[in-house]
Amino acid sequence: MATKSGFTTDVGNGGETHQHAPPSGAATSDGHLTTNQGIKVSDNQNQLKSGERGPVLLEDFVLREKIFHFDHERIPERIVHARGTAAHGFFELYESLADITKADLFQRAGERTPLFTRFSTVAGGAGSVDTPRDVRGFAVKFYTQEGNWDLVGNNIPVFFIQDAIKFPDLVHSVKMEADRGFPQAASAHDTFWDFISLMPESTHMIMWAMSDRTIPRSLRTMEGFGVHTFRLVNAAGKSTFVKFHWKPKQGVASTCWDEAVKIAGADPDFHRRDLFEAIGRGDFPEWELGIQAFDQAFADSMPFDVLDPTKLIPEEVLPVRLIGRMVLDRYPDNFFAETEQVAFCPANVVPGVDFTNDPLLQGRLFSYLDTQKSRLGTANFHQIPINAPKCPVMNFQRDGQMQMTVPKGRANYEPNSLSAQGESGGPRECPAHGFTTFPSADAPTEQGDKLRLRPASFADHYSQARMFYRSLDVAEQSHVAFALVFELSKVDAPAIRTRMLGNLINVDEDLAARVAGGLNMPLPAANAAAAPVLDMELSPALKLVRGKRDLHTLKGRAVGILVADGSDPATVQDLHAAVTEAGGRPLIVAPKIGGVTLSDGKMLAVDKQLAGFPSVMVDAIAVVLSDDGCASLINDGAAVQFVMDAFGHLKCIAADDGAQPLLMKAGVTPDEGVVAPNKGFVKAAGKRYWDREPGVRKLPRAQS
Ligand code: HDD
Repeated sequence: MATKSGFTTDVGNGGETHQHAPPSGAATSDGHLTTNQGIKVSDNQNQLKSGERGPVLLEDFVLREKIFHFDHERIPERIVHARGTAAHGFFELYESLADITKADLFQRAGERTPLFTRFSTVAGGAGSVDTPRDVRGFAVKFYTQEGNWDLVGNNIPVFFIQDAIKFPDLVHSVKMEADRGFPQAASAHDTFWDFISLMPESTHMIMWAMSDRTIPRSLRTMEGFGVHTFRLVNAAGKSTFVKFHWKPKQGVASTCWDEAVKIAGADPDFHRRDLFEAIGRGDFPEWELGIQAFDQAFADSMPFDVLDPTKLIPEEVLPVRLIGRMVLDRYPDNFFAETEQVAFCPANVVPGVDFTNDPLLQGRLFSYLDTQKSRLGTANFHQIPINAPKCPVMNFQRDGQMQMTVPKGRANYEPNSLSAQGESGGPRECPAHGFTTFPSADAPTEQGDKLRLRPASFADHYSQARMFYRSLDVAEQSHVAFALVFELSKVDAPAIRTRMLGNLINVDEDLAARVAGGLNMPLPAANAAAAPVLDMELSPALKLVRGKRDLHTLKGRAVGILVADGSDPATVQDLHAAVTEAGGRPLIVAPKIGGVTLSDGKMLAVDKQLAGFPSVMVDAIAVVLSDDGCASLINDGAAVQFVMDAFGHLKCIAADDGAQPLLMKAGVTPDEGVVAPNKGFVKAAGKRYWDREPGVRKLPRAQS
């Protein structure tokens, strides 16, 4: 017999997915499903039909409204930075910066400002993966008491181009090729390298992009940068140049390329899951906000132009002063409403923060507001809760699509004299505290005739690329060479590869030779450089590997403990406890999710099934097996790969006696990263074993 709902069991009615707050005094829906007009829905399973098996009726407004809304659920994805994840949190100031800025959030030590931070990849679409080789966006919206300030940066302190007019070309070149619609989320193709090889100003950024910075282990282990030189302005109107830095308290950590590729298959959502889970278990990620503050005299003393966004100021030349911390402590309630609809705009600054004439920044000031109108569809996107300031907004802007506020009274223009008639005249200008623009008259070359030109002070495209490359650890240098060989090997046109090699010679001849060797191509002559290439002081602060933020810690990191039936309970228990005590996350991995029976006959719960959880998902592994358990795993490809990859990705491996045959099969050779499963493992597990790399991977070699 047909039932009214079509279901014979109660499927629950508590799934309120969409609830507007009712006006006060109005009846609530008592947990009942309603239409968007507030009409209670009696049946959410069946369309309205004429007869049991008859045609569907057009008058079914419940159906039509539901499908209509569903049909329009998607909005245009971001042109760049489409794939991202975000979190709420706060900024806490360490000490007052009143001497250099009047920005309200920087006045009172200890004060917290709420914020929302979105991390993103750049090239891929919203449905791409989390771990391609790509720059990561690092955008922070501070909801200050004097309005919203958006610091829209990246995890790299420089950019590809010097002038915003080149941005559409850059993005077109890196995105899927126009005729074929691929590759997705990858720079390893002809059009990107064609553009790059013709744009020597991109060379410094390319060194960063080919380094381990663009394959981060976690969003929590990335640095962030404001990139441009900004200004801070104090109450007396004095301007100080500033570069912004975010330093992760978790330390910095990246993956190996092979690992990043495998993560993409094993868990396309690796980074967003990691952030979600860390916040969920109360392990709130933190970054310190740092500034490099300097004056015009310092700027003039630099061998490059501080308005050029392809340049950085080495920390050794101007130390980063840490001024506060950001804590991300709440994952959004709804991905679309918050993460997707958040609209960043570098033009959102507050009194006390100002722009410079960096020509890339200036172009961005237009682009973001414009793009939000196209993405969110209305000039009123600032009223969406995630974008709305948490301070009063009062002006005479009115109407427009999706107007959410209901202004009262007649005053929708200014000046007006309505208050003289006892009505509200509306808000007025605030000369004392309103935003005033810094006059920026301190450098004569910042004024003059209208011109389309690149200043001579922007002409040096190679010196900092050289400084960056030469400052890296030897392992990272090899990775840069490897990445260049990988990417250029995917370029079909030999002329593009040759032109790139000509650029690389200007960076470092040995690097160029390694890449040429890896491509098996002759080294061409160096491309002409527009300015002499300088040998700048090296900057060890730029290293990831063996650098000062390469923390050896298990805190916030994961350890996979591979077990099978018959594993020793005491060893498993001790490892579990030691990893937990060190702040790490032990995960029991076994062939079957339902559990394993340990040698004492007791059942052990399993966190992850081996075939679906390769070792790329963790930072170190332990293998605890009985002789029989090992014999059963030794012919399981997933088990062999689990160990082989951990070794190949330079991770620490703890293994008991029973596990040794599996290690042998996986090609593990003893080194200081292969240890016994005791307490010492916890110390050894917090780092990678870079010296192992030459034995496990063929990297383009340095010239001897
Ligand atoms: Fe951009 C998004 C960072 C140059 C135009 N950009 C976007 C996002 C980040 C950056 C982090 C994502 C924000 C979010 O999470 O929603 N962009 C940068 C940095 C740049 C930069 C650090 C150079 C220093 N961008 C840049 C230029 C232009 C744009 C030169 C255009 C002239 N960027 C955009 C955009 C996006 C954007 C098209 C896409 C979606 C959006 O703005 O909201 O307007």
